[in-house]
Amino acid sequence: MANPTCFYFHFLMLYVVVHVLFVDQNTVTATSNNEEVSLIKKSCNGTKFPDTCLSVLEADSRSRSATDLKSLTRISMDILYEEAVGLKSLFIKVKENVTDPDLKKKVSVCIDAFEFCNHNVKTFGIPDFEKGDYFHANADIGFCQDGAIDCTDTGINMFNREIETLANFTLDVLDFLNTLDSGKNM
Ligand SMILES: *[C@@H]1O[C@H](CO)[C@@H](O)[C@H](O)[C@H]1NC(C)=O
Ligand SMILES: *[C@@H]1O[C@H](CO)[C@@H](O)[C@H](O)[C@H]1NC(C)=O
Ligand SMILES: CC(=O)N[C@H]1CO[C@H](CO)[C@@H](O)[C@@H]1O
Repeated sequence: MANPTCFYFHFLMLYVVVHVLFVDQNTVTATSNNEEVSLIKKSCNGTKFPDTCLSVLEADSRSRSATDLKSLTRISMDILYEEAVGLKSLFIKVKENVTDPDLKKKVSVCIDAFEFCNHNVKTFGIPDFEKGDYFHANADIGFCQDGAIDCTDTGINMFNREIETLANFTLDVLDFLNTLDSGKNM
């Protein structure tokens, strides 16, 4: 990157985009349709991180069009994928300007971790889900939790809230998949 101003501008834009994706928890959108709201509330109730579940899903217009737990789970997998891609992009941008070898190594661990997550969601998780194989989809998505832990364990102190959102939301999606797999419909 030759031009520092240019670098910061692109970085800022990327950050804004990713930040919007990750939801400002204070601006959770009020929804118009009560039935749709209740599907999200009902589905998030009983997940491990109901607050994260609600704030992520209620802020995403796609989830408000879900008609049942199955469609809501499928949308949640897209959101999780996008969160992982967004985090990976943020760390790639950071790496462009990191000179300290120790920090560079940590940033690389995080890039790999979120690549591993988004790759597993897209290449295995979503196809397994589409086949109705919720059991394997669950295992595929579990890699995102491992990735978030690997990144956090480096001690890197960046995008903490976004990483924690991804980690929390992953466990919520795992709960959705468990419910679908058990055949109980919420
Ligand atoms: C949440 O779950 C609890 C326990 O299963 C239940 O009593 C409560 O009615 C549920 N709330 C909603 C909004 O579904
Ligand atoms: C993750 O869940 C914990 C426990 O509910 C909560 O305290 C924390 O704020 C959540 N983090 C995010 C970023 O949503
Ligand atoms: C392109 C860019 O933003 N470069 C910056 C990287 O960090 C050094 C030192 O922290 C700055 O001096 C550069 O301008």
